[in-house]
Amino acid sequence: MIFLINTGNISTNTTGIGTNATNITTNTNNITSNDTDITNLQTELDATQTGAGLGTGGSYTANSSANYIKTATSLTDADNKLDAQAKCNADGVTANTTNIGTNTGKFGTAGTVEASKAVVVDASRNITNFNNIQADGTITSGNSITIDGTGATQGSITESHGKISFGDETLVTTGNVGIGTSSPDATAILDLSSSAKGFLPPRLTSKQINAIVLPAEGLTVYNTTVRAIWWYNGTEWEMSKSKDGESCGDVTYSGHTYHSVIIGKQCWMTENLNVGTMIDVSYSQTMNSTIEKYCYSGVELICDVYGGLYQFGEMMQYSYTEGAQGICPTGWHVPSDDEWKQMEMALGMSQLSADETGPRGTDEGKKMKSTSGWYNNGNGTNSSGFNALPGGLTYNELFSNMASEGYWWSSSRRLDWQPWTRSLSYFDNKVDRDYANTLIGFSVRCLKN
Ligand SMILES: [Ca+2]
Repeated sequence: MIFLINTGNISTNTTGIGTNATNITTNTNNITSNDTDITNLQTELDATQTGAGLGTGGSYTANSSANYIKTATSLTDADNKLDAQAKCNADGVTANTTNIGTNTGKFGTAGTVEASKAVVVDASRNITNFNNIQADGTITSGNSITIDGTGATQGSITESHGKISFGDETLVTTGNVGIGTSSPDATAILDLSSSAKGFLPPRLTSKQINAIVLPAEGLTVYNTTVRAIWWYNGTEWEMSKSKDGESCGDVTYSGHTYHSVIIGKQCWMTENLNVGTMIDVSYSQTMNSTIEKYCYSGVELICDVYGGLYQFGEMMQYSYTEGAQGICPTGWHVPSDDEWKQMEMALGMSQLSADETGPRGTDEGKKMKSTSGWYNNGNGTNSSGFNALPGGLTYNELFSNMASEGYWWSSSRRLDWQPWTRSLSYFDNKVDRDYANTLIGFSVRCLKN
C-alpha cells in the first residue's frame, strides 16, 4: 500500500522534473538574449560615446559628468538614453558645420584674434570692428588695412618693439604726422621733434638730381656735389646762396690729388686730368686694358703740370655716351657740351651766345684762364677758379700750340666723328666752341657727378 502512495508521488515528481527542464531551457535562452543585448550595448558605447567621456570596454571614468547612462534603470533604459544622446551629438555636429560655413565669411564682432593664430585676409575679405589685432608674426592683406574711427573711438596701429614696414608701397594718411612727438603741431603736416637729432633730407649728386623727371615745385634735396641745399622753383634748381669759388672737395686718383671749384651750380676739377701710361706719339691710343696718354713733346714732367693729351675714344673709354665717366675718377665724368655751356653762362655768357659755334661771349675765357703761363701775357684773371692752362695739342704725330692755346674735349658729338670741344687762346678772352677730329689729342677736365 505504501508503494501505491509512493507510486503517485513519483508520478508527480516526474511531472515536476519535466517542468524544471523546461524552465532551465527558458533561462538559458534568456541568458543568451541578455548576452546579445550586452554585446550590442557595448558596441554602441564604443561607437558613439568615446568622445563623450566613456572609454571603450565599459570604463566610464573619463568624464563622469557626461555619463549619460549613469541613472539608467535597465539596459533598455540605458540604450534609449544613448540613442537620444547620439542624436543630440549628431545634430550638434551638423549645427557646428553650418556655423563654420557661415564664419568663413566673417569673424564675430568685437572679438580678439589670438596672437598665435594666423589671419590671412584676401582681397575679397574684411576684418571689421576688432578691438585689437595682435600679431607676433605677419598680417598679410591682398587689399588694405583700414584703421578708422572718430572721436573717442579712434583706432591706431601700435608697435612697441620693432617697426612697421610697407616695402615699396605708398604710406598714406590724410592727417598730420608726428615723429618724436605724440602731438604734432596743428599747423604742421609733418612735425619732427628732437633735441639730439637733425632732419636729414635726401642726399643726391648733381647728376642724380638732374635725372629727376618733372620735379615738383618746392622739391628740396641736399646736393652732395656742391654741398648745398637745392630746391626746384618750378623752372630750375636753385640754391640758397652763391658758392662760386669755393672748393667742393679734393679727389685722389691714380696717384694724383685733384682740387675742385664750384662754378654756378657745378663742381669742376681745377687741373687737367693726368692719368695713364705715356706712349709715344707715333702710336695710337687703343681700346685695351690700359689708359694711354701723350705728354707734350713726350716729356712726362709736362704731363704733371698740364695733364695728359688724349684722343677722343681713349678719353671716353670707348663708351660714346654723353656724360660718360671715361677716364675720370669714380663719381666724376666728362662734361657734356651743355655742361660746358652751363659753366660759361654762370660766368656771364648768354644762352644765345653759348649756343653759337666759334669764339663766343665776352670775357668768360679771361675768367677761366690761369694768371700766368700764357704766351705774350695773354693771361686771365682766373676769377672763376677754373685755372685753364695752355696745354696745346697733338695731331698727326706732332705737338703744337703749347703756351698759346688750351683745348678740352666734351662728351657730346655734333656728328659721329665730330665731338664738341672748347678752346682758349692767348689772344682772345672769349671761349671757342668747336668740333674736332677724334684722333687729335686734347686735354680733359672732369666734372663731378
Ligand atoms: Ca687704352
